[in-house]
Amino acid sequence: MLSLGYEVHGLVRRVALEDPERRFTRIAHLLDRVQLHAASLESYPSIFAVVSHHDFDECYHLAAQSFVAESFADGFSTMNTNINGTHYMLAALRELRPQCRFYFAGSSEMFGLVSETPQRETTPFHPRSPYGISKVAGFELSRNYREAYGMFAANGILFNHEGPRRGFEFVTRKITSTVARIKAGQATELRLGNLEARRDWGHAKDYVRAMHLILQHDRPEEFVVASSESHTVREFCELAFSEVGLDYREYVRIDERFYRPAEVESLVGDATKVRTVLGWHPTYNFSELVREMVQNDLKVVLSQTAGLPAAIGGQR
Ligand code: GDR
Repeated sequence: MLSLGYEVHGLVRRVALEDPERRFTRIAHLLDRVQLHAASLESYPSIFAVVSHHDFDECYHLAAQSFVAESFADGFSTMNTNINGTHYMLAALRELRPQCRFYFAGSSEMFGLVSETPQRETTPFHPRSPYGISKVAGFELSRNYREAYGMFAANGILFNHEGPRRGFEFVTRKITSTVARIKAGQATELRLGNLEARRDWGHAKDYVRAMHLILQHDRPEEFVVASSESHTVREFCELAFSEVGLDYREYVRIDERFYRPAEVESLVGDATKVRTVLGWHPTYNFSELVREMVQNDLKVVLSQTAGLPAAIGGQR
């Protein structure tokens, strides 16, 4: 957004222990170029206050409790944050900035137990987790504000998007960070759940371009964003370990704790609409994504060992 000349504002929660160095690692290099406001998705007044002070043109609503496994552990707070948070954002915009274009971060998890393959904009939803259910609700809220109040509320349906900034609890980063630690002699094994789960993994850099394009379209609509290739967790492991010359079979252990009560076994998206209508196309393929993530984590481990400032995502 900054490279396109936008003035960028963001919302951050106040926490008891403010440690900007750790909290803002991912945007440390941008901190002097963005305006951050204290607000919480759980507080309508806090969102209302920020929206009332600035005449926003576009709103990218990406904030959520986004870890599917955690949504099984605490479904109530996931629902509360993700559904009410989306509703608060929409309600504040409707009240104060009805011309502001709104992007809702829908998810391939909404398809869940899929009824057709590949999944496209018209595929019925069958979410399999509190997270997936909360995203379906957010998606419908966004569509309803469009239909009821004429707002430009668009929905992306993004399949998994990854990269060096990914959190360590998600399977891709868990794998690449542990591969780097094993290579450096700091870990001896990688404990995972379902290795046969299939996902359509793309690079976050490509997917944020799609979000922007979705808001530049002449109408608010739904768009699936996907690489249209699917791979198993096992294949991800195989490639990530081979990147450092190791055989994943010697290090990966199955751990029941990482299985989900209801799993989404296989997802793959049909990105025809976003490609043809918006001219979007990804610039990374699967192996380039895995390589970049492993190489970044090798740098993180090296910089930590040498006591240097950490590369991207250097916190655990
Ligand atoms: P996902 O991402 O649930 O697809 O949602 P995640 O990386 O957590 O899981 C992907 C698949 O890997 C299997 N798996 C494991 N997952 C984790 N996290 N840890 C493990 O040890 C492990 N072992 C196997 C999972 O069972 C699953 O099948 C992501 C999030 O970013 C969502 O917010 C987003 O909406 C969707 O992608 C699109």
